[in-house]
Amino acid sequence: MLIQAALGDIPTEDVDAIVNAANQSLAGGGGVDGAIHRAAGVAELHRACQALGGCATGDAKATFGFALSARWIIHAVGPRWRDGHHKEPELLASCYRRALEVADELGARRMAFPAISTGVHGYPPHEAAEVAMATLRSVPTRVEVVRLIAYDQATLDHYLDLLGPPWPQPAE
Ligand code: AR6
Repeated sequence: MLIQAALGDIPTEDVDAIVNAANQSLAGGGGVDGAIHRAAGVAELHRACQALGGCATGDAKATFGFALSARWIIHAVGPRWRDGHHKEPELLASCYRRALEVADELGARRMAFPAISTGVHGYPPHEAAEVAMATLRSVPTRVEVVRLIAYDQATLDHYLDLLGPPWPQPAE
């Protein structure tokens, strides 16, 4: 699997499936969830989410992408950060693993992920990037391309550090 990192606005990603950082009710919200609902079409996506009957923390469920260029939205529910000793890393890893499993069920080959849990849920971005990268590198999947979409430069820098070369290195 090819893992890429880029700054961007995830609803505009031209992939088979984008991942949403959702909440257990799947009722929409702020942050990336709000942006995805607005871009996909609030009424249609809301109806589709309601039909799923909620989603546990660490799990992921799919809807169509409606007005998005992505065919599917995979709604993953990340953990709220407390102190790192309440299964936050396991639950965050589970989001990435479940999102890949759902993508495999759908036949999605190109995906884009936001930095799940690092906004409203308060997960430290560097630790979250480590969990994301380690999980993506270890889960067997037929997904071919994963794009990690950062909304700020610091998050992008964490991804690029973890990806390592062949990213451009500073001149000597
Ligand atoms: N494209 C890419 N990334 C974005 C975008 C965007 N358009 N907008 C924000 N981000 P958050 P969480 C980044 O808060 O922490 C919602 O209310 C953002 O900078 O969206 O998992 C849900 O309904 C941050 O790095 O998700 C839940 O209740 C990352 O996306 C709760 O927030 C995640 O921030 C989920 O909280």
